[in-house]
This record gives sequence, C-alpha cells and structure tokens, in this order.
Amino acid sequence: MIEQILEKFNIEGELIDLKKKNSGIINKTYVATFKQKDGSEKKYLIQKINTKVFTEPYKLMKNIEGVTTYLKKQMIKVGDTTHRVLEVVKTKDGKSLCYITNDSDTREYYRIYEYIDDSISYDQSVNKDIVFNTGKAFGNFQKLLRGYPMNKLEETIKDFHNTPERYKKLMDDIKFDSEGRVIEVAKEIVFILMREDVCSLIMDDLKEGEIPLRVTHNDTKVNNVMMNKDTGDFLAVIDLDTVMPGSMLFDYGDGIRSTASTVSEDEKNLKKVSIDLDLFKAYTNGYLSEMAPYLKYEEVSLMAESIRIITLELAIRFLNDYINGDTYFKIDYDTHNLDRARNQIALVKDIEKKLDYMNNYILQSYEKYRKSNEIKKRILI
Ligand code: GN1
Ligand code: MG
Repeated sequence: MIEQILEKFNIEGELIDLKKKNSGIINKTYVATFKQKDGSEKKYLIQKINTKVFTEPYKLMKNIEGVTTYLKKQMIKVGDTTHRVLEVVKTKDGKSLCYITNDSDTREYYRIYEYIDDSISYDQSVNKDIVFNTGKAFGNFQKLLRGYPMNKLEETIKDFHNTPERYKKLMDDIKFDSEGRVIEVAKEIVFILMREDVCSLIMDDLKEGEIPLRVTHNDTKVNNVMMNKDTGDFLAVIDLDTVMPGSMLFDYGDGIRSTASTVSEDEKNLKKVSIDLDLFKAYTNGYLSEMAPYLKYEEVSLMAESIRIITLELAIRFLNDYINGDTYFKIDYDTHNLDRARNQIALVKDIEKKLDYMNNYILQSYEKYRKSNEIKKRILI
C-alpha cells in the first residue's frame, strides 16, 4: 500500500527498506530507504495525514510550503548554514500531497518529506543541553518567521489553542455525557471548574491587541526538533502541521510543559509528576537567547502563567476526549486519556507551586538576553 503511494512521488532509486515509525499520537509515519544509482542511500518520511484532525489537508500543506520557503530565504539572508529546513517532496504532477481512495470509499492523504540525515531526535528530555537547544530551536523558528505575512497563513485547526473555547466545549460535552463517563471524573471536573478565569488570560490579551499574533508552531515538544548528531546543536524544527497564527505564549508554555516535566504524559504514578526547574531554566534560556530582543514586555510578563494555561488546556483536551469516548487522541487502553488528563492536572498543581519562582527567573533571563543583544548590536555598529 505505501509502495503504491511512493510511486506517485518524485523519488528516484529503488525501494530497499520501509519501516513504520512510532511517534506522535495524530499522524501515521513511515520511513522509506531508496538505493540510488551511485549506490548511496536516501531516506524519506511518509506521513498519512489524519483528516479527522486536519480536515483541510491542502490548506495545511499550503502553510507548510509557505513557511519552509520563507525560512530558507531568511536563513540565506542571515548567513545561517548550520541549520536545516524541512523539505517537501512533490508528487510527479507537482502537488504537495497525494491521495488514494480506500476500501471504505474515503480518501487517504499522504505527503513526503526528505529525511534529515545526521540527525537524532529524543522522545524524552535527556539532559539540560538538549532542552536548551530545543528552546533555542523554537526561539529561532519564531525569530526567523517574525516578518512572515500573517494573512498568508491558514488556521488549520480552528481555535486550536483557544483555551476558553476548549473549556466551554468540555462543559457542553459534560452536559451531554454521551458515554456515561462523567460520574467517574467529578474530581477532575471540579479542578478545572475552579480555574475557569485562568483559561482566558492569554486569549483576552490577544483579542485586545495587548500581545501580538505571531507565527507559532503549536507543538513544541522535544521530539519535534531534530538535533545534530555530532555537535548537539539543533538542526531543524519538524512537525509543521499546526503552524498557525497565535501567541508565542502557547509555544513557550507548551515547550516547558513537555520538555521540563519529570515524566511522560503517560505516567500513572502522579507522585512522580513535576516540573524540573533546571530543565525549565534551560528551555527558558534557550528560547530567550533567540527571542528576547523581539518580545513585548506584556508577553514576557505572561510567560510563567502560559505554562499553567497550556497544561490546563491539555488536561481539558484529554479529559474531554475521554468523556466523548476517545475519538481524537490515539489510545492504547480504555482509560488512557483519563490517565493523561490526571497526569496533566498533577502537573498544573506543581506548576502553581512554582509559578512565582518561574516568573522571577523568566524576568531575569529576559533582561540578561535583551541586554547582551543590545551590547552585540552596539559592537557591530
Ligand atoms: C498531539 O501527535 P502529536 O504528539 O504531535 C496534539 C498536541 C498535544 C500532543 C500531546 C494536532 O501531538 O496538541 O500537545 O498530542 N496535536 C494535535 O501529546 O492535536
Ligand atoms: Mg504534532
């Protein structure tokens, strides 16, 4: 089947290996190796787009092509030759996607990227350096895209990080209780109810224009950055499906939520769930080392709060999916989404204890990187 897809794309050589990759909980991914005429091997990443989540795959690819083309131009402009950009492979008729019609008469969409060689990605934050470079990669991504024409960008998933809307939807679905699961999750619902006001802090400022819309990645996990195998520096930001207009706060907060948590989202022993402050510092410094000169103070002052908001949002999403009968996130067992929601709630509790500390640290780091950039600019003049 995948072979049939591969034939539709502009790929040279002979297919010698095909493997399914276990990463992400939305799209299905395969790695294909092709032997070239000169004997060398070239790898490609094939992804089946989850059209339940991304209902308009052509819009999604339009965003990805626009952003990657722009990134490449910016990198040439600033003389960056060490980092790489995701490369879309076109079909034989010049499209960024192909589809096949499956047995149940629905279209399955596939796209292909060139595999990024000499790279490694981590599913867990192994150490501070990796986390620093993850923050730096996403900071650099936002920095290079800060002049991207926002009107060219499609909203591929409507209200993706609109936390108050996510909250409202959860409350609506609780009333509906389609699977009769609400009774089991009363404690979790109360926890979320008590934080209704927190949900709207970022969205209110965005709507009022206090903070700007920027190009955001919207899935700033450690495994969405390919690292250079030899130098340890970041190589490229991947998984651009959710690139959309948004606030940098969603990206920063989600970056800390996912890279600085002591355990994975699947950990059931809630005593183990917390934010590792050293990893928090590493990500913050990496991010601000790139973005500090370009941020508005209103954004910086909400950075610590954004960690709580995005974690609460994911708790809401997991709990909502559990209540609805697990229609969105892939699950391995019946209560998987409930366990994930509990894990994120435990993380919110820990974040709340550390909020003031994190806020102070962010402000210090921001001042440090802003000043060092001023000095660099003066020296250059
Ligand atoms: C989903 O599939 P993956 O791991 O790239 C989700 C993110 C969540 C994440 C939680 C489009 O991302 O928003 O933070 O799971 N992506 C989408 O693990 O919903
Ligand atoms: Mg993703």
